[in-house]
Amino acid sequence: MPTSVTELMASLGVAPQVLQGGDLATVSPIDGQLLAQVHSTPLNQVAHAAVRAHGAFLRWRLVPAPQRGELVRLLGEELRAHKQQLGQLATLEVGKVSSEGLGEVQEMIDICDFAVGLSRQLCGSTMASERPGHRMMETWHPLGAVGVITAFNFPVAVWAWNAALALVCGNAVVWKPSEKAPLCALAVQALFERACVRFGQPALSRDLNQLVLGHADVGQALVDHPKVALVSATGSTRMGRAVGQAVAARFGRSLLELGGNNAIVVAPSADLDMAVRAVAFAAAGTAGQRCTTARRLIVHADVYGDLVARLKKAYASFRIGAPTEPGTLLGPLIDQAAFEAMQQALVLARQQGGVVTGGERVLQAQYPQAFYVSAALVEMPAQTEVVCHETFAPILYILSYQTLAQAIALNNDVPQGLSSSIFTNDLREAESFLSAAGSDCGISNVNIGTSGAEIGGAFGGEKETGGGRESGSDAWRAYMRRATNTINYSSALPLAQGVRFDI
Ligand code: UN1
Repeated sequence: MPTSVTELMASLGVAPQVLQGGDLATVSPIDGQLLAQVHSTPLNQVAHAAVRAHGAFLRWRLVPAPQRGELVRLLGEELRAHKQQLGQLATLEVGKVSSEGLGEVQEMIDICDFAVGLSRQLCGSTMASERPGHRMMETWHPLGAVGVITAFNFPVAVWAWNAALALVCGNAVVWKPSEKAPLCALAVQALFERACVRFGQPALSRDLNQLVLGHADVGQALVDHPKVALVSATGSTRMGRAVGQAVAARFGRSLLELGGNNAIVVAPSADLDMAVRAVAFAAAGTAGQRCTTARRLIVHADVYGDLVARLKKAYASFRIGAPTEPGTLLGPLIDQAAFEAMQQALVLARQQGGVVTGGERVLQAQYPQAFYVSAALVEMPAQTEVVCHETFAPILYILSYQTLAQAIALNNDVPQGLSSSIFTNDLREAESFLSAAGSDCGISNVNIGTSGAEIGGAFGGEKETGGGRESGSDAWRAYMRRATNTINYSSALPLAQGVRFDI
């Protein structure tokens, strides 16, 4: 297994000279060491990329969808063959523990498989026409160039959710990854290029999926470009609000997957052993840096004492350290700003009546330039302002409830609406939580946590989460345009609604 970042990147097909001399420094959150200095994309090149992607779309849309699926199948094969290396790179660049780095690549493979099947199932409906000798149907056509903006915390999988679907749907992609994870993006692009070579069209990779690297100005140039038909953006609500408004102003389409403030409800009938394990992974896994991370625990008063005691014990046992070490459960936060935001939230939580366990910086002597923390449990007297805010760190606010109606009201009474779950063995409670009057989130689960969704379902949420749906189910429709077709196979010309216009 390669050790240095240069070797690792070479094993993924990225040449060493790409990693040097650029203006965009990438640092490993494991120890704060510089990994590479890559070149950010000049702003005029971003416009170029959008125009080239549009040109590629004009050609790619004519390729039959199952053949487009073949390119994605080959991409899936490259990902299978390089799963170890790409997972290792995610660990190095964003600090995911090894199994989560590998899991993220698996998520890419899964969506490729899904998209290959989908390439033969881009189905429209047929409707009954009110007119004799007429038929109505809808067809789904490729949309155009798709801008994909991704966050540091899922540096490869979120691109794959978008790109695999966009490509089988006949679109071209311009990808703006997080400025904190350009190496993962370069590696994925190299694997995509290999797939294009095996597809027999090496030139495709230059246009069909293009990378633009850099800070927010690069993303802004992409968002504003009139040739970008759809912008799919994952990240903070602040970013999504700016993207959504800019794209709407030019009547483009956006697909937003923004902040979450996900709650787990634990009812009196819950299997508490299971709940403890699920809460631990959902709240502290990935060092609290998933959009689906559980940030609130809403516990029935009857089991509150027992559950919180068990959680404190579990939290005390977490192994915190370098994500490369076997057995580590909590890797580092992405950077100092994330650490400071976490500390600030804990100060506010105390001011608002919270009792905090954990949340301190650890391993500072060993890693002075990295930010490891113990996961925090914060018992809150009420759902105060700080609890309503998403802090991207392992902080779990704990609240207590008496009736299921109260628990559902607490679950819904935040600005975000991504994921939610209930632990209960009471069928009535479970179904009420999933019902129209239950959780208002895009994802609602029973007896599993809020994070770690499979690719087969539509992924996304309501309210400030942005309303977009990516990944499985019928999320592909966002990447296509729908045309309604009415065909007259009679020799008369009746008008709809009985209108007469006789000449
Ligand atoms: C994200 O954090 O942006 O459900 C995506 C999950 C993962 C995806 C998270 N499958 O936690």
